Amino acid sequence: KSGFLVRKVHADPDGKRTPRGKRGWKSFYAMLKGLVLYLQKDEYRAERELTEDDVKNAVSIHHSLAMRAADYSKRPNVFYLRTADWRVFLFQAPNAEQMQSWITRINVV
Ligand code: I3P
Repeated sequence: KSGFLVRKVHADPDGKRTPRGKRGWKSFYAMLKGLVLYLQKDEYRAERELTEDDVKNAVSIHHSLAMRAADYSKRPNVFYLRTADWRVFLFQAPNAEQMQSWITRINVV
C-alpha cells in the first residue's frame, strides 16, 4: 500500500513528548512494505534508492497499533500510530477511505 500522508510526531521513544520545534506537520509519500512504513520526503520515485532521510523516517510497524484519532479535531482523517517502542505519530490521510485503509493494513500485519 502507498499514498500521501501528512505526519506529526507526537511522542519519541518511551513515550516522551516530542519537543517544540519538532512537532510540525510534514508531507510524505508513504509506502508500507512488510513490517516497515517508509516515508519519502521528496516526490515519489519508484526507482530511487533509499536516502539517509528515508531510513531515518522509516517506522517499524511490528507490534504497533493504528487507530482513528477521535480526540483530534484540528484536521480531518487523522489516525494515531503507536509503535512498539512507544513512539506516537499522527498521520493525516487524504480522505476517510484512505485513513481507514491505512489503519486496517497497519493493524493486520
Ligand atoms: C508545532 C506545530 C504543530 C502544532 C504543535 C506545535 O510547532 O505548530 O502544527 O500541532 O502544537 O508545537 P513546531 O513546528 O514548532 O514543532 P497542531 O497542528 O496539532 O496544533 P502542539 O505542541 O500542541 O502539539
